[in-house]
Amino acid sequence: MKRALGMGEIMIQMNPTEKGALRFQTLFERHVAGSEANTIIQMQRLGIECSFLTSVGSDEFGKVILSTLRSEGVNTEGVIEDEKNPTAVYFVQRSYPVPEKTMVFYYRKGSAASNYGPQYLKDSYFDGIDLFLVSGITPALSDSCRDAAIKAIDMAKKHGALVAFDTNIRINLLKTKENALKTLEPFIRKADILFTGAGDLSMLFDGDLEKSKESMKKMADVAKLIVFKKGSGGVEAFTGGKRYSMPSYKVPVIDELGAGDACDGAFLASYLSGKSIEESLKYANVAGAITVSLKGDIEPLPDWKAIETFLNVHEA
Ligand code: CKP
Ligand code: MG
Repeated sequence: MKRALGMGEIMIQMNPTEKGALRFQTLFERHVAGSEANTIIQMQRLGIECSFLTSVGSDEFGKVILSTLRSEGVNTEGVIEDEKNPTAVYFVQRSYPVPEKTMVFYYRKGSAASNYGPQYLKDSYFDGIDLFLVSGITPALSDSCRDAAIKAIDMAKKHGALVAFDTNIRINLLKTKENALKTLEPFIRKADILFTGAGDLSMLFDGDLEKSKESMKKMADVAKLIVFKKGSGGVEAFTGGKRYSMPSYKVPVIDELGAGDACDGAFLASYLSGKSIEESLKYANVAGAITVSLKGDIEPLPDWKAIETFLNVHEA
């Protein structure tokens, strides 16, 4: 069985029962979510043995996060329970002001996870892993998180594992385009598998498509494989001088949050299991489609049976 290790902040997601401006919402559902954890749980559901590195508060929400990871079968040996700092919370606003678009409002400054650091990394966490995953959110949280992510990548490489990195630019954390590029460039350079999208690339390369293409080519020299996510436009992969393209499935959009992570997870689980690039892109699209059609980032993530059922209907 293939093994993967992820790192990143996991938060409590408060998702209103209704669409619309948050100021009018009175009823919320409590979910658990966080980009890298979403991806890792997707991989675990598709048969990869996963573990996770982060800190959670030693509080009620931290307990919910731990039990969510454990109930999915993810190894939590590397999860620190922080006595001093709280688990972060964020609120989701759906379909307002842009229909079908989701906005997020974080309460994460000074959280337990943002106080995670390289001192918590143990060599044993990396024994036997095939892949290490982190995204651009983690280095944007704090200097100690950035240092932990870089150190973990170097440790993973020493253990012979592949490194997967999703640019996942959160401008509310990174503040400026200049800072985004400065913060994320070392990660882009170290990645074997790079996930990104048009929004992130235009942020990194100032909206100049030609410059982005050039830079993508340069990145391709570094990353063995680039997965380019285009939302409803499907997914593409660039590897070995070839370009692979897969259109998305048309589904109703309820909450697009977490779809990118589902896509990463299904792609990585398929790829690690020896499936072709085309098949891996197809399953990535299915996972993304199922995730946008339901609320919550983790709950919709499909297992192989769900993927098969979806495909039986959509490819009939
Ligand atoms: O890129 P995605 O929409 O797949 O990521 C969504 C997640 O971790 C969401 O769950 C939120 O918690 C976050 O990204 C974040 O920190 O923005
Ligand atoms: Mg994303």
